[in-house]
Amino acid sequence: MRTLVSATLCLTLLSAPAFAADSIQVITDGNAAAGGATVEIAKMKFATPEVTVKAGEAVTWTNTEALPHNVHFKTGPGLTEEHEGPMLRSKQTYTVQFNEPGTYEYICTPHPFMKGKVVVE
Ligand SMILES: [Cu+2]
Repeated sequence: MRTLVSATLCLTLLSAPAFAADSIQVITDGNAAAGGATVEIAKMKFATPEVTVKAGEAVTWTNTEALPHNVHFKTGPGLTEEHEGPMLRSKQTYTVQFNEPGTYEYICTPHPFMKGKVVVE
């Protein structure tokens, strides 16, 4: 009986808002969910400046040129601060999972004229 009570308590805690997943999550282990989108970075641009994914899906950016770039989120649902990704060298990738619907706008930190957005449905 005691086991049952603590199991119920545990489930209640897990569903509390304090345990909600962050609206964006950097995926470093290659285990992104199926689906989602890819964005190539080339010629000082995000080649697909706007992509649409479903909540829970990920977007992977690949830098295809020698000049380093990154993905720096300025605004998005649930983001209380900017989220600056690491600089990517040629062929390096960066994957982020989006958990909350809405529009996430980003730039490249050293090249703020490089802009893109992810729309999460
Ligand atoms: Cu850049």
